Amino acid sequence: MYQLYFNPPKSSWSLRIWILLKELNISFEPKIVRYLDDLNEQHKQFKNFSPTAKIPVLHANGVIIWDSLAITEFLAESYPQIWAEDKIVRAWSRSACAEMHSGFEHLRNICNFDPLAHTPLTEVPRVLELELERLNELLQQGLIQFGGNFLAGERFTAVDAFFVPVMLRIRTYDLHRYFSPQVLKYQDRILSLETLKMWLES
Ligand SMILES: N[C@@H](CCC(=O)N[C@@H](CS)C(=O)NCC(=O)O)C(=O)O
Repeated sequence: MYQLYFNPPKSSWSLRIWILLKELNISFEPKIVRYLDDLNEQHKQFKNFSPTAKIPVLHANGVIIWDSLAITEFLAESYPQIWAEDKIVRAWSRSACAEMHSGFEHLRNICNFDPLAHTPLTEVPRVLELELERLNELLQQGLIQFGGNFLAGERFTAVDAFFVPVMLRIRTYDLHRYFSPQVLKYQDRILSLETLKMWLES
């Protein structure tokens, strides 16, 4: 049995793994942890279950796996449905996840993850605009090239999970004008997932 340490609804990195497990019906024991105002105390407490003192972290029968990308790959070894079946689609999905994982720093910094808030961004710096344009291009590519309701085809897979926090950021900061109608339809589909509603209510 897996144990997943996470903090809903605030932790965007945890959301990726949590929603992936939920959407794919992979069972796990939830371990909810909360951020503390006292960062030293939080670090001390988080170190008890996470080597980096960050979340998400997955415990699997004595093995500890940290970092959302590593957790995704670890899970995929037992649950291949985490990625698309086709090798080319898998390669695209992995590239997109890696880009999300290591990129979009202006989006992350300027548009802090605050999924329950609605705080339209009135001034959008050019550096952020460039990232939003790239994001639209990337999402559009998945939807058109693989022709499904989700980024890698007809099923929800890891690449969708990695972009769920961005879908929420678009809503929080009213960034819809940067996205095509097709991408906005996809955003609607993601925001309508029952699992995501559960996350936001927790
Ligand atoms: N690259 C890591 C990032 C993990 C991360 O930064 N997690 C945040 C929560 S969303 C955290 O634990 N922050 C606590 C801290 O930095 O002390 C991953 O993909 O899991």
